[in-house]
Amino acid sequence: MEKRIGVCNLCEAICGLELTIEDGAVTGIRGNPADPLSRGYVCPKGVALADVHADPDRLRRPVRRDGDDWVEIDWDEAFGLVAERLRAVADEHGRDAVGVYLGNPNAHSLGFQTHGVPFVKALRTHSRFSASTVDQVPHQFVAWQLFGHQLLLPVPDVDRTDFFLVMGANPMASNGSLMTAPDFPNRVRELKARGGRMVVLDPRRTETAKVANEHHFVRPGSDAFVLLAMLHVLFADGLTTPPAYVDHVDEVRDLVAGFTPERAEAASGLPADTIRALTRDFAAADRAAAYGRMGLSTQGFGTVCQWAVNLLNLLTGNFDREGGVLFPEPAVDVVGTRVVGPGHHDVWRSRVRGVPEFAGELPTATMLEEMTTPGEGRIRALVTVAGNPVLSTPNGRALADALDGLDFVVAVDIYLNETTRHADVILPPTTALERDQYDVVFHGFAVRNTARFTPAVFERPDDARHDWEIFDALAERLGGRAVGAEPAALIEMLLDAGGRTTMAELREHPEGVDLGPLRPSVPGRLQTDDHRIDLTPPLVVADLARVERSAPELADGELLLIGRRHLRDNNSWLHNTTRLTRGRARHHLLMHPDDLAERGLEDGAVVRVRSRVGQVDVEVSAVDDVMRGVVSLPHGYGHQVGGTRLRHASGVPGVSINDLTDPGLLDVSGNAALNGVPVTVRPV
Ligand SMILES: Nc1nc2c(c(=O)[nH]1)N[C@H]1C(S)=C(S)[C@@H](COP(=O)(O)OP(=O)(O)OC[C@H]3O[C@@H](n4cnc5c(=O)[nH]c(N)nc54)[C@H](O)[C@@H]3O)O[C@H]1N2
Ligand SMILES: Nc1nc2c(c(=O)[nH]1)N[C@H]1C(S)=C(S)[C@@H](COP(=O)(O)OP(=O)(O)OC[C@H]3O[C@@H](n4cnc5c(=O)[nH]c(N)nc54)[C@H](O)[C@@H]3O)O[C@H]1N2
Ligand code: SF4
Ligand SMILES: [Mo]
Repeated sequence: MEKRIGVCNLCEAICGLELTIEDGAVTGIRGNPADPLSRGYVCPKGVALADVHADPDRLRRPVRRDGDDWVEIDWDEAFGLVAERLRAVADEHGRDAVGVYLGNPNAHSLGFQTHGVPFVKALRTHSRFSASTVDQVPHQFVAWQLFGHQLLLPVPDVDRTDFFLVMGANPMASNGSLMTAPDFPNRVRELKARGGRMVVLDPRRTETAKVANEHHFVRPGSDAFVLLAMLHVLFADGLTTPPAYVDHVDEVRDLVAGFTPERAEAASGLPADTIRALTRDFAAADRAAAYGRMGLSTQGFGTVCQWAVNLLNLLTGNFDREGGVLFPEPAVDVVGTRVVGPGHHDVWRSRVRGVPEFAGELPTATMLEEMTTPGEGRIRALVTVAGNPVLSTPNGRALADALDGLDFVVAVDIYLNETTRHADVILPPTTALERDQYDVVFHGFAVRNTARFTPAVFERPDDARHDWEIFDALAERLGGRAVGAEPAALIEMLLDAGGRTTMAELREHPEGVDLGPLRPSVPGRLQTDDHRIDLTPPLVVADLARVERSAPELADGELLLIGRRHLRDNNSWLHNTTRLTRGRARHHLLMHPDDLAERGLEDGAVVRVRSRVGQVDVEVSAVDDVMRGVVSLPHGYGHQVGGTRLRHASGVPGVSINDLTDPGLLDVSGNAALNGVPVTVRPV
């Protein structure tokens, strides 16, 4: 029996692990109590890392489609085949005819951070898409405009705040997002124990709402009105205390003048008096932090919402203040070093809808039409890396069909999933336990400054390849340049450049090194030319007119569909482990009992949910935890089993919410509006 330190790469909490290994197999996983950030916390998914590693259904060698069957091929043959087919499409139809979709686990892989980006560059295509535009792009779009860099995101100082305002986030299930806060349950307990207050605004009384001091329902998609009204109250009551480095405070006052609490009440259902009281309490708190996540960014007004959240913090003096929101100071600083560019907008547009790129990517909600609309530049080949867009992006069902119409699809993925089953070749990299990890992304969003390098727990088998080896091999064969050096060597250089710790120190302390609590760093850290913040960026100001015009226009009997996450799910891809899938089913449509009764429906019945885009039949559960007029389905369900020799064996029932979500609904940042989709619910 041997003990090894590992790390969980499943979600943004990046928990440190302690693994027990017997005869080459993982027989136990627990949280590492010595980890300065995660402090011994682990959730049920972390324990399941062992299941993924041992899963007989996991792909270990490249496979090529042969009719309805899959044939294993060797790595060289696979690389050669992929490069030849991608090149053929690019030669005949132009570079943009090769599309690329990058999924969520790339953010959690060191090898992608160091080698994946150069690989994508080697494709030299404008047809770039990722999970970011069904997720957090509004945050980046706003950060680029306010702070001068897309990844310079203020993070709530949860460990020291007195007033934590949480909108459209469920960290009790997600463990935090753009807020790396492992052990969130204990951090909330501590917040309440020191007399602090957590207030949640959400159309569902979530797990987070239930541990909060207060929860209020807000109609999906209406938060912009609530936030603009909060800014309105700040000005009306003379509660603004902006820092010296911001410009155009008066213009903001004029912009929000018409957004009264009464108007917000009409749009959101949140009483005007509650909005006033919340705003006054927030402004009066010694240390307050406003935070809005998925429910605010994946809706029609994601950009306005994220802008307004930032302004709420800025105008009350809670920005760059202990106990408010602050910029983390990661040991590997991709912002200050410009390893990641600051962002750019509208340098090119999508072919069919003419939607602008942001930071080099087009909205994933346009990927389908780019594959199916005839004409020059149509996407004819697709590369997916660690993604499952058939389940995770709007109108996934149509996307699955569109994939079959392409000339060539290659997937870099460890599973045959609802997307990769449409591929011609699948290249499976090693798993988390077989590779070195340093969280280049998430230390930059963490509630405490720490650094940690985790060497691979298991050696890479001879016939396996790391993702970075796959990227290098393909980049080279496509005429690009291989990075060459291993990820660890590159991290060592970046650590040296940062000067806060060294690889030697991190190797000596695999549990992680504590670099202290968040601390003020502005205006020095601002990446704007003048080191000031313009509170009224034109792209946001222009979008206020769209908020102005938006009125709830639901047809008779229509409801608004929202998503949800469960602690024991991770997007679409952990349903192959029995550890996480046994127990009570959690795929049901949640609906308020009165809304059910009005339609003559009963708890447990199978109902038909229909949107502009599609329909699904699913069991309904009556719960008064959802607001009236709102229904909720989790995303990442709707698995398809069988049909091929290698299979994702998930027998989990459920339907895909993204067979209902609408690619036509976009925020100005290009993010898909996955929440607040009008649907009808009827008996089958
Ligand atoms: N309606 C609705 N849709 C949503 C959301 C929602 O809330 N509502 N959430 C959105 C969000 S926030 C996200 S991030 C997206 C996620 O969307 P995607 O990233 O498209 O989907 P995932 O389910 O994360 O799929 C990850 C894939 O990566 C593979 N994988 C796992 N580890 C590795 C690895 O180390 N290397 C490689 N190469 N592959 C690996 C898995 O097998 C899986 O197939 O979904 C979005 N879709
Ligand atoms: N267990 C688990 N953890 C995860 C993941 C997972 O799949 N499972 N995925 C990871 C990923 S990729 C991400 S991006 C994060 C996401 O992390 P979070 O954003 O914390 O997670 P969500 O559950 O998507 O929370 C969104 C909340 O917004 C609410 N909501 C929906 N529409 C609206 C609206 O219009 N207004 C308001 N105010 N609220 C609304 C929903 O009811 C929900 O409670 O979680 C990460 N962690
Ligand atoms: S909270 Fe996230 S990082 Fe921590 S063990 Fe669970 S899935 Fe892994
Ligand atoms: Mo995400």
